[in-house]
This record gives sequence, C-alpha cells and structure tokens, in this order.
Amino acid sequence: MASNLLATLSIVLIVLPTVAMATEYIVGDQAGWTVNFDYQAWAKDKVFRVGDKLVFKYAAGAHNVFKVNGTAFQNCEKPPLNEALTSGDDTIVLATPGRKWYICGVAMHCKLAGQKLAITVLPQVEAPAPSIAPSTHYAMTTSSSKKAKFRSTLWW
Ligand SMILES: *[C@@H]1O[C@H](CO)[C@@H](O)[C@H](O)[C@H]1NC(C)=O
Ligand SMILES: [Cu+2]
Repeated sequence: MASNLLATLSIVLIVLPTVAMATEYIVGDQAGWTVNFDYQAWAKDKVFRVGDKLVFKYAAGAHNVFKVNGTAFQNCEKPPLNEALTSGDDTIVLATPGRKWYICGVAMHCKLAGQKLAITVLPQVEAPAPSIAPSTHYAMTTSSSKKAKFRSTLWW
C-alpha cells in the first residue's frame, strides 16, 4: 500500500512541472470545433508557444481537422482524406514556431461556414543564456522541511 502511494507520488511530482509549463487550448472553448464560429477572434488575444497543445473537440463524423498550408487555408483546399484527424478529440502539439493553419474538411464547412483556424506559434520561453549556465554553479538549497507523513496508512 505505502509503496504504491510512494510510487504514485513520485510520478506526480516528476510529471507535474513538465505539464504545468505547456498550455492546452480547447479550440473554440465551450463551442469546440464547429461551423459559424469566429476562430480568428478566438485566437486573437492568445499567445501560442512551442510545446502548447491545441485540442479540437467535436462529434466524431460531424467534422474533421486538416493541418494545411497558407494557400490551402485561403482557398479551403482539402488534403487527402487519410491526412485528416477524425477522433473528435484531436490533440495537436505545437512543435515548431511560425504560422499554422487548420481547416475542417467536411462538406463546405471551411468555405461557407468559416471553420478554419490560423495561429502564430512563438518559440518557447527563453531558457537562461547557455553561455552563463555552465560557468555558474548554484547550490541546491531548496529542501522540503515537511516530511511526508505516511504513518496514517499503518492504522488501517
Ligand atoms: C499547399 O497545400 C496544397 C494542398 O495540400 C498543395 O497542393 C500545395 O502544393 C501546397 N503548397 C505549398 C506551397 O506547399
Ligand atoms: Cu466541419
């Protein structure tokens, strides 16, 4: 029991800082990925960075998601169907900086109902300059003064 708890705690402690740094955006928020929604207005005041995620939520079959180039975005050109994301809960990790374009390939959703999203992905937040890091050594002074109490598990 206690070892399971410890294992779980360790995993959570290791994973948590990694997760907390990236932002996960539900495209369209409560509206999800749908027709007649202004995705440019939705994206306008958001800052997208490498490592962040876009989640496209929709009823599977009703829509899909294509990552396209700027020309295809403009003209609502659909790539081959096998390139579509279709699960209804599609996560895209923003892997590189730059302009990114997404469209729905179902019927005329892109062309006639504005189901298209264009964003600009910025680089990850700068880490400390590499020229400074190797020559400077910081002692690890942070330590938890509160030891975890597992004694309660013995009283079962
Ligand atoms: C943009 O995408 C379309 C459709 O997938 C493709 O036909 C075209 O060659 C692409 N253009 C560029 C410049 O990559
Ligand atoms: Cu659609």
